Amino acid sequence: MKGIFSALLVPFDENGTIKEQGLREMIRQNIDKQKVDGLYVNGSSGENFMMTTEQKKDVFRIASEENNGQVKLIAQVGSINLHEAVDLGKYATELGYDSLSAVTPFYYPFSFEEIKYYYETIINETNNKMIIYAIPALTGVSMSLHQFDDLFQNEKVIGVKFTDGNFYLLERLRKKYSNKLIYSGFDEMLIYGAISGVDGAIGSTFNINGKRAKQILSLCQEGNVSKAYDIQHVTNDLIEEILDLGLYQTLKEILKMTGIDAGVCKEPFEAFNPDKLEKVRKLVSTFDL
Ligand code: NAY
Repeated sequence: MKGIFSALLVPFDENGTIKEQGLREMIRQNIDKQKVDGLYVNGSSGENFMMTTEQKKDVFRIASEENNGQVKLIAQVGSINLHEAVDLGKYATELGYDSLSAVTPFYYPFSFEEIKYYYETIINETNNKMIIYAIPALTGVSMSLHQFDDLFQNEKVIGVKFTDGNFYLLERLRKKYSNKLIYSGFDEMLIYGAISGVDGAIGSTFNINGKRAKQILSLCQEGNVSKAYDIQHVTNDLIEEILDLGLYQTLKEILKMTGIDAGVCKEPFEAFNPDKLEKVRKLVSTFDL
């Protein structure tokens, strides 16, 4: 369960229907070309929170079929509808996913006791493992070290996807929990996570830039931080441009230029502006696709 995991993108048509063949092609790009160690399915990058339950299940099924046991699979099942989270968790567990993950419940200001109940319910009902998905910038939920202590007491909680820039908290978690998996969540900050000793990383840009991410992680693990920085600098120049052009839309446009039917983003995400195509064309050649 260590290494570089792509937060799998999902291709949609203009009506918001999943393009199954395109999804399979994206999975192949990740496994065969980017050589990722695993896939994080139905995360933010998969536009998960905008899909119906049936669509989420379709993505879980297609990813599991196409992967066919090649790389590790993590199923993000989190939802503020706890019943949906449990239903999805049972479904992914039946499909053989290696672990579940769930975003902290968001929108309403849930108490920590409520957050804990949410995780315990998903774990108890599915009897699967759980990776906490902490992304305070999008959920508004910032958990303290003591609150992580509390969640980590449950041995089924095997780790955290730490999408946060609080590297002090990351250092504290790493020191205290050598037995838990910690995944870095911001691709542009991978090097800081890697220096802190994370076990891996989960990110959207790994769908096209998995190889550089693997290098950053392994160079830090070997103690070659200076070389890792060189690659992080190149990576961040590219990520900056991608963010500027529109994150998920641009990742899809780049994949389209390799012949993958990467579709469009789900409304209300904006459609990609064709005026930006020339800039994307220039970017494509910088990736090993
Ligand atoms: C997810 O669940 O798909 C993720 O959170 C993956 C982590 C990404 N976060 C988001 C919100 O997309 O890879 C990052 C992020 O896209 C990248 O660092 C660019 O900012």
